[in-house]
Amino acid sequence: MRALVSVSDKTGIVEFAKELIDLGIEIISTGGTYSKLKEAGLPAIEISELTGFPECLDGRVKTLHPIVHAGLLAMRSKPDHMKQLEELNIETIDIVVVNLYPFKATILKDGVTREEAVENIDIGGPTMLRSAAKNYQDVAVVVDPTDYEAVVKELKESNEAKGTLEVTLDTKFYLMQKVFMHTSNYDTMIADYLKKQRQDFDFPETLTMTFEKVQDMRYGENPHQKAAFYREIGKKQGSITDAVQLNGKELSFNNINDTNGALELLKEFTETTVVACKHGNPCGVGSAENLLEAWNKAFSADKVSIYGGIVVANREITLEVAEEIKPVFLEVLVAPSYEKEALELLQTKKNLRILELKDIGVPQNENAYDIKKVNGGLIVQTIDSKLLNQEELKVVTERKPTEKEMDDMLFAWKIVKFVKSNGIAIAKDKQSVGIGPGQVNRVWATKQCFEHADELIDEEAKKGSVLASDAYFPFDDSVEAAHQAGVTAIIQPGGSIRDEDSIKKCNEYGIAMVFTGMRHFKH
Ligand code: 93A
Repeated sequence: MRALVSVSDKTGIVEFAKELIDLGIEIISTGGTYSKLKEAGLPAIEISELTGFPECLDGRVKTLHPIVHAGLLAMRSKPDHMKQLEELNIETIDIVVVNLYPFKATILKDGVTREEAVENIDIGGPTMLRSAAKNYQDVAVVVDPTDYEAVVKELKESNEAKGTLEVTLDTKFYLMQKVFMHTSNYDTMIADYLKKQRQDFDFPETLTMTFEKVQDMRYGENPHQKAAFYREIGKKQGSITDAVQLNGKELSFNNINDTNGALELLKEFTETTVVACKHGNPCGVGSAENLLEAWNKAFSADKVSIYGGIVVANREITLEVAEEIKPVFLEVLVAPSYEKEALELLQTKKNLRILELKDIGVPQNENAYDIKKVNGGLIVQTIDSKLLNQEELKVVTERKPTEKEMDDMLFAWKIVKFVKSNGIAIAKDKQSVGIGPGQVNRVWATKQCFEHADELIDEEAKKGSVLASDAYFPFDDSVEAAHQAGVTAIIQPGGSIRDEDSIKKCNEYGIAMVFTGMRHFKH
C-alpha cells in the first residue's frame, strides 16, 4: 500500500507518517514534506523518483503527472482500468494526505502583494485531492490533520482483525465530502479575493462567499435555537469580529447582533459619542465635548431601556466614566481602549462583556452586500451607507432652521437611520430625547417617541427639540403631534403626495422643515 503525503500545514505529519510506515505503508512525498520526514529519520520516496520527472518551475509542477493521477483515479473494481495501469507500468496510490498552500494566511498578511497571493494558489494539491476524492471507494483522502488519528485507528483495526489495511467506506465517503467542501471553499476564497482586488461591484449569477467559524454558541436568538458565529474572511475594519474581549462571558447571538447594530450607528459620528442599544434599536445617544458628558446624555436619555443593553463609545473609557457606568447593568461595553484603572474597576463586574475595538472605523463602503435570508433564498442589496449631503437639504417651510436646530437635526437623522421602521427620533442639544422604533404606522411612532420622552425625561426636554423621520409623512398628523410636544424643526425625506399638507401645517405652527430626498427604511 502506498500513501502520497504533500502538506503545507505540517502539524502532526511526522507522527502520522510514522504510524503509516509502522503499518508497512510506503510513503511518497514532495520537497518540503520529504525533507521534514527525512529529518525525523523516516523513509520516504521523493515524488521525482516516482514520476521520473524533476520538480520544476519553483515547485509549481511537482505532482502534476499522469503517474500520480492514473494511480489515484484507477478504479480497482474495473479489470480494464487495472490492466491499463499494468501496461503503463503505473502503481496505485491508496492514501492521499494533502493540505493546501496557505492562501488565507497569505492574504491576511499586512502588505501582501497580489503576486504573492497568486503564488499561493495551490494547483497540484487540489488536483490530487479531487482525483483521490472522486475515486473515494478506493482511496482514503485526508485533507484535515484532525482526521489523522481516525484513519490510523481504522487501519490498525482492520490490520488486527483481518490482516488487511482498510479504511471503511463510510469514513472514505466522509473524507471525500470534506475534500470537496474544502476545495470549494478554497476556490471561493481565491475568487472573493480577486474580485475585491478589481474593486468592481455586481450581483453575480451565483453568489458564493466563504465564512469561517469563530465559535459555536450556547444558543441562538432564543435558548431553544442552536447557533454558531461565522466571520467573513479578510480584514474588516470596525467589525465586532475584530474586537478583543477583556472580560465577561462569551458573547451571545443577541449580543453580537445588537453590538453590530450599535457599532454601525456609532461609526456615523466623528465627535465624542456614546450609543446605547437594546434589541437592535438605539435607546440613548449622546454626543459631547467629552466622554463623561456623552455618557450622561446617552444614559439619561433612557435610564430604563439601557438595563441589559449594549453601550458603545468612540473614545477611551476613563476612570470617571467607568465609575458612572459601573452601577448600570449592561450586557456589553465596547470602546477603542480603557484606562488601566477604568478596566480594573469594570472587570469587577464578572458578567459584563468588555470589548476593546481599537479601530471603530467609518461607515461601510456602500459597495458591499447587505444580505437577508428569506425562506428559500436571499435578498441582497448594497449597504445603506450613503451619507447625507448637507448642500442637498431642501428647506420647504417659510421659516429656515436655526444653526442649532440644523445641528440637532443632522444628529437625529443619523440616529433614525438605525431605528427599525417606522422610526422616529427626537433630539435636543445632541442628545436623543425620544425614540419610536418599529411601529406599523408613522403617527404611532411619533406619538410613542413623545410618550417615551414624557416618561423618561422632564417635560422641558421636548421643548425646542427636533424630529427626524426615516420616511416621509403620509399625512400631516405627525406634524400636529410634533407641535403639541414642542418640536420646532423636522427633518424627513419628503416625497409624499400630501407633502403640501405637512408643509402647510408646519408653516401654521412656525416649525422649520427640511427634506433630505433620501429614505432610511430599516427592517
Ligand atoms: O505548486 S503546486 O500547485 N504544484 C504541484 O504540482 C503540487 N503538488 C503538491 N503545489 C503542489 N503541491 C502542494 O505543495 C501541496 O498541496 C502542499 O500544500 C505543498 C507541499 O509542498 P512541500 O512538500 O514541498 O512542502
